[in-house]
Amino acid sequence: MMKKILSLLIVLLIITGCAPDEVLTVDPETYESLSVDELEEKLIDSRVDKLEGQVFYNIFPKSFADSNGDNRGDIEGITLSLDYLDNLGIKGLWLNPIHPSPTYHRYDVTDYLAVDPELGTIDDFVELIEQAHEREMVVIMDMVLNHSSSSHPWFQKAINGEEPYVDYYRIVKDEDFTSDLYPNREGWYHLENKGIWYYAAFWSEMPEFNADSVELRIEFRKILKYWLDLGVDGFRYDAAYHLYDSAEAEIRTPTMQRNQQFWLEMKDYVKSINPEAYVVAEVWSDSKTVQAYSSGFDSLFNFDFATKVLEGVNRGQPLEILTSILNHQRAMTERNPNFLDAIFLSNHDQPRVMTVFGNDRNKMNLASSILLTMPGNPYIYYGEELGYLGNKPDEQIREPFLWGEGSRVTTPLWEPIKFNTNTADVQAQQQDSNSLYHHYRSLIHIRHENEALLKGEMSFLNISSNVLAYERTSENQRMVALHNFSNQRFVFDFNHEGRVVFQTKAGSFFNKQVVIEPYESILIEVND
Ligand SMILES: [Ca+2]
Ligand SMILES: [Ca+2]
Repeated sequence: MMKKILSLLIVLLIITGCAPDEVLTVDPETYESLSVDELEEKLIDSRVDKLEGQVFYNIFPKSFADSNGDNRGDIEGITLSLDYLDNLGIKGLWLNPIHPSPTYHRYDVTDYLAVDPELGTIDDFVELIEQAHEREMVVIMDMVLNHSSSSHPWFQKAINGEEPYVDYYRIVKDEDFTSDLYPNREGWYHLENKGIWYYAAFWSEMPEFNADSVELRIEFRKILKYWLDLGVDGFRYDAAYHLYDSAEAEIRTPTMQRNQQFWLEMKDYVKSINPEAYVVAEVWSDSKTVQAYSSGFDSLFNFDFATKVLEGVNRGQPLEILTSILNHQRAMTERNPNFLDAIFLSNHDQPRVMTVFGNDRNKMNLASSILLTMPGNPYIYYGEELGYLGNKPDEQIREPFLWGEGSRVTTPLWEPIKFNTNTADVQAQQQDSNSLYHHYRSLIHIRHENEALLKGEMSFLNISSNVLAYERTSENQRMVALHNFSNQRFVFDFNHEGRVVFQTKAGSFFNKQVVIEPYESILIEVND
């Protein structure tokens, strides 16, 4: 199929004599449509070692930091917050969408080559990238390639039958939209006056793209190149699993292989611009499904990790966490030996962790201590380090970030704070050495300063059914992490030399005996 599309493209280029300028910027001459196998082989050595194990921070731009007092978060606000993030130990930023959009979350984009004016300008974004790089921090941006806004000019042209845009979306004429070919009409919307149906799985105003269109794929390349050329370090792809989903095409159209091919092709393209660029994707599904996508990205969010850690900590049962993580990470490297796991506790689509834990600081300490000592890139959702609370609807899991008096930026109060009225702000937590902020900060720094935690292999230790225990080993270092899930002090003999490098309570390691207090996490560097 792709070979056909390629030939069609070449024919089109010949017919039109020369390609429009904007097409030439991505050079259609080199447009390759290889198969999944060919792409996997080509990309087998692709890797981004420099980011291995480092901690990322996920910013929801409208809610994070306001630089100009209009109560809306903006990009300059993020730039002015870089010292805060640097001090916390953050090495990478993931920004939720910054493109122009009619909604506050901006997951429905109207212009992929611009910054929403509410957030600032392209220059502001370039400044953010440059200042982040000065602090050895990378910046990745959300990229929503499954759907656009219904207000995107492409869609407006498409519903009026304009070429090539009509082919950019899943649009079917009334007469072709038969129940034989489209038995399941969920997610399909009828525009009676246009005589067409279009597909929009998430919301009527988010029409889904038709990635079979070569012209669209070239638009995507232009977009990716544009931001890479501006200095962005990579992308977080939204809804990667839904690029081709089962309801959007004619019945029995295979989807998995097409998804794999599409994302491998995008990865190949991004790496051709910058081999060091990093791509991470959202495939919100079970481990088995996620595994099919491991070669298409450097990294994928590990939703199973979040579920298992939250459930395990809540129920006081560490064992399932162990098997799940080991199995997942082993499976992910089968097709992509350089795969980096992206682990997290929650994100902008999920209830706040502290709310899941019923505001229990012990559980919060345990879960975050696990997150920050495991292999992979831990992602922290802004506010998690302050113990943010929040539950659906979505606006309330994206509440404004509490900077407190005396910060360089102000809290963007675009919506009333409901869940975090009693949450201590940045200033207060920085002054309190027992705050959750300091817990996060200490552990992030320890992670980055210790090779075993950053890049070491992981194996589990069988100590007790109440204690999650594992070791991380690198060439020159061995680190043991112990997390006591119970309300009982736990004492055991540990026949090694070493020292405690981190503890959340009064645990100790002395005379070959380890003591862990209830709900405590400790880290021991083993010296023999
Ligand atoms: Ca603002
Ligand atoms: Ca789709």
